[in-house]
Amino acid sequence: MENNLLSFSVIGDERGNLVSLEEFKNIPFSIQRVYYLYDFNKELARGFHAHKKLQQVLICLKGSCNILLDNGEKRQVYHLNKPHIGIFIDKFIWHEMDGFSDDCVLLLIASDYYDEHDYIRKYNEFLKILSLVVWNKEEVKGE
Ligand code: T46
Repeated sequence: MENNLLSFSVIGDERGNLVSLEEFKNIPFSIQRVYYLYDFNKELARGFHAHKKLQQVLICLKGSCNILLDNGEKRQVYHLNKPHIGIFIDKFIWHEMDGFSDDCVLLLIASDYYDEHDYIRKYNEFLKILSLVVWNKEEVKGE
């Protein structure tokens, strides 16, 4: 949980800054999908799920927000407000996002295509799968 933050190199000059993201270099998986979130309803948190196989890197490109990561044993909240900082969300990590600033834009780099069957959307089910599958080091099927 401590090593979830990724600090990307910034190539800056008098024109501004550039950050490059490359699979297996500064993104620790093969990139299959990119999506972004913006115009948040500040009253409503998002996420509240874990993934069975998907790995992701979340970057707060603009503004700020909070993200909670939970591995079933420890919960940690990160405040994101820098576009050169990413947070690695591994499979079987419960995550929730809130505290969005008005201008918040989140970029997600994902290791696979969208698949609703990959989601664990109930916290009790998340803990059950962790105890049955992950902590016993068995494989889980994406269904
Ligand atoms: C995650 C967090 C960080 C699609 O059709 N295609 C997609 O690629 C995605 C990501 C979502 N959807 C659909 C599924 C739902 O009907 O968009 C709707 C909203 O998705 P969801 O409620 O899962 O949104 P968040 O913000 O709670 O979660 C999203 C990602 O789904 C999730 O994988 O890790 O952002």
